[in-house]
Amino acid sequence: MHYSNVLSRMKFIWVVSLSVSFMALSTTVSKAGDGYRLWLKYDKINDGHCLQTYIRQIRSYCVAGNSPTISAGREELKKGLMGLLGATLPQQSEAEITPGAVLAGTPETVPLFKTKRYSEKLAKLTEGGYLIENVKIEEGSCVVIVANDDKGVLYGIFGFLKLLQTYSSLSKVDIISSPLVQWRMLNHWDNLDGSIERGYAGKSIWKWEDLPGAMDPRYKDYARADASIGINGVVLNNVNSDPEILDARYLAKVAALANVFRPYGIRVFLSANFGCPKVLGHLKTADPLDPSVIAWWKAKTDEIYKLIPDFGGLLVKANSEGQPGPEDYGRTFAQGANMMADALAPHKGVLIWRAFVYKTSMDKDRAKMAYDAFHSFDGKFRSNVLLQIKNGPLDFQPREPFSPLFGAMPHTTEMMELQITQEYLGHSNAFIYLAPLFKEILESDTYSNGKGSTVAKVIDGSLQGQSITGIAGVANIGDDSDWTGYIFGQANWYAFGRLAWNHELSAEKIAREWIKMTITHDTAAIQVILRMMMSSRETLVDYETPLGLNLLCNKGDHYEPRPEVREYFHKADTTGLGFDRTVTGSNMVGQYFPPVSEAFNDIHSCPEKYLTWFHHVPWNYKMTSGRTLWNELCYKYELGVENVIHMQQQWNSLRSAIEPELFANVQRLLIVQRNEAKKWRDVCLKYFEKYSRHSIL
Ligand code: BDP
Repeated sequence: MHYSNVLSRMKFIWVVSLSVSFMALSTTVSKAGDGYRLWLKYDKINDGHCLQTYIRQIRSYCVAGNSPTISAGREELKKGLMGLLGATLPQQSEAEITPGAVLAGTPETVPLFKTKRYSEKLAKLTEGGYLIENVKIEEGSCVVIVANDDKGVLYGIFGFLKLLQTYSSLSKVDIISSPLVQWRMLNHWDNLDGSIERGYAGKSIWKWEDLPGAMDPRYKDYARADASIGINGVVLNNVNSDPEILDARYLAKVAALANVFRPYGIRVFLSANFGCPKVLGHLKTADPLDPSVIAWWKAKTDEIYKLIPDFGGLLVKANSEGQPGPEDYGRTFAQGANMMADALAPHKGVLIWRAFVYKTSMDKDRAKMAYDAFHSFDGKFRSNVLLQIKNGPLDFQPREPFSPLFGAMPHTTEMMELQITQEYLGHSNAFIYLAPLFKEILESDTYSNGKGSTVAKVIDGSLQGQSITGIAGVANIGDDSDWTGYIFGQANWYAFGRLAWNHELSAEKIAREWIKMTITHDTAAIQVILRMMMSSRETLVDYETPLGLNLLCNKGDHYEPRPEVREYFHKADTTGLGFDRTVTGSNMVGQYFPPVSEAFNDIHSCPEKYLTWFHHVPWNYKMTSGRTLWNELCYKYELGVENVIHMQQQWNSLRSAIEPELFANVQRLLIVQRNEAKKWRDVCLKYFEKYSRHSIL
């Protein structure tokens, strides 16, 4: 964990004062403004007209079926309706449509849903998909929530509650919603000692010492939150994995968590250390071709599945940043991954192998290394291996072009890893809404199979036709009472889940939903918050790393600006600024498909947002604004600072519309962010000034 500045201490005090009430929390009781209830607040609808309309329309409910997932859905619907409508509605025992009913189920449990009218629509849904319809009947109308499977019913219930939470009309509701990606996963970088690598919201929510005996009610609330946005896979531990997690003692704890998550459609995964056979199994080697190693992994996976029959699989970071891997034994990544995949295959488990590797021996340009290390293995991985690729070629920067690996391995299941926790983006001190960043990558066109070959289509399988698909987000969740260290961090968890389910949703639509469910229904306030959220990512890029700059932060906690230790990445000198990755430079552009490679290679067609990423640009280079590079750089840094000040003004205008504790907290954070923005501007410009030999404007 990295607390970098005074604010973290301030926040800590705030958190401590809240945690007094949190200790007494059950799943239903929390202090109204502490953020614990996330976007599932279910406060009574405070628009009289809207409430009356719903009360007329919804008079009873029935969730048909008996499975634990159906029970979880029923409980959620009951809780949601009770909170939102302020009344306990009768539960209908017959799974039939009656006026004013909300009827949820599958064709198995509701005879009506077997009819052609539904079967045709249901046939189009992917696993977990659902329909929500308003059905007109003689005496009025009824709302049906229909799915092929119980998980779909649960997701549909959350979808229905969202309609009420966002005060949407039910009269003509006709929704078909199906996940576009199969595995929608959170990766927790949580350590067994309770700390979280790159976590800025307190300690891990997994209380390993207390498990499996004591079950924190928070586990269930976590599962509810994940399920409400369609997350169905959770890696519990850090990719820098402690071998102990696979020890029997820990597996019993993992199994206890899996039991809580199961009704919510969430499967548990673990990060595995490639060296486990040595450390845990006391073998002499972890060589993936050694028969004793193969037998060890087979026995270990059998042991896991005995405890957790629906275990999702293993995630491996190998030969990266000091982690052991197959290369230690002269074996390839494919040999390492396939050996583990074979152990998982009989149990239908998947093996997720990370592509985040960089070795100085490979190339002078770190941005090229993941591609160089993996693309030749295309087609060599087993069908239950997923290659997990970070969105950009370097490392979760405020802005990077998409990784050239996307689309470059058509016979491999490529999944994407995004970072929700704000390692390089101001930790939990910066107000930043990440959906625009996620969307920018998803919508990038790789041209791997002609125009329109977006990263999203590579990931969702529609381009390359792979049978398993996945997307992961590195979680920003900790045991702070608001889960994410500041309220707007919740929006990033929410947005990740929503986009993992449907990458076609707009960042704005997701923000609007989240604001209404979490912060306010005041129309004017929604507009202001929406503008703040939608511009916040560009603002941070402007004051941290504009015009394609990257990794200007200090080493270690990655928080403060320290361009003087990052010459490798920015290459500033008296002739200009930026890393020459053109064909005459490192030729990283050559890893992209044409015409992307050509566009990036030519300084005149390279998008200015990536300019110094791909080019060493003369200080006097004329930008499209008419300014020189140096002047544009000064302009951007200043703009970033001004926009944080503008955000402060926008937030201050909301005082009367926002719950006071929340208002004050965000107000305090924005002061810190303004100071950080100024620091970034001043440190970076002062540093680059000596190379540009122009003065700061
Ligand atoms: C870097 C982080 C480091 C992670 C690594 C990874 O600084 O803490 O372990 O990524 O993704 O961004 O493996």
